[in-house]
Amino acid sequence: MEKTSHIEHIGIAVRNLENAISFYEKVLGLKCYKIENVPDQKVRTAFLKVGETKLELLESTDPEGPVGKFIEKKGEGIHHIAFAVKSIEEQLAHAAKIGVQLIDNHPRKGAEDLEIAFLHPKTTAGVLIELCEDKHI
Ligand code: CMX
Repeated sequence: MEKTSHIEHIGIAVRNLENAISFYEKVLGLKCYKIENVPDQKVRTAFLKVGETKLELLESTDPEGPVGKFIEKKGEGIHHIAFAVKSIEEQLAHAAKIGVQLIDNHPRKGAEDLEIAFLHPKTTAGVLIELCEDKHI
């Protein structure tokens, strides 16, 4: 298996979760299969599947949280892209070695029971990148 297998999900910052879910269900025919509160990240999230990729809609629960600050500054829109990787520890070590700024030095537990870590957008050509590893496969 290659280092990075696919886009695990695209994170989209929204002001109102229910309105955004309704848009994706009614207009694109996708189905929301889960709403999850992630207090640690100060967000309420909704997941919809499209092929092998998911959309993660993110509604802030605190204006000082990462999504609250993002919406205040940039408005609604694409917040991050998450890549499914084979070994998150190896990818993090490699990224740090070549000068990429890590937001998380070590993987932590994220939504959907994945191990996750973020790379700082200032050192990734402007995109907040999330690495994800599913330890159950
Ligand atoms: N994409 C691209 N650029 C971003 C960004 C994003 N999502 N979020 C912030 N930035 C940019 C800002 O525009 C700003 O740029 P300028 O200096 O040019 O203005 C810079 O990064 C710093 O932004 P900030 O508002 O001062 O925000 P912070 O430094 O406090 O935090 C970040 C930015 C990325 C380190 C923080 O949001 C973070 O740690 N994110 C990772 C965790 C996260 O996003 N969790 C929510 C999702 C959780 C989930 O998926 O479950």
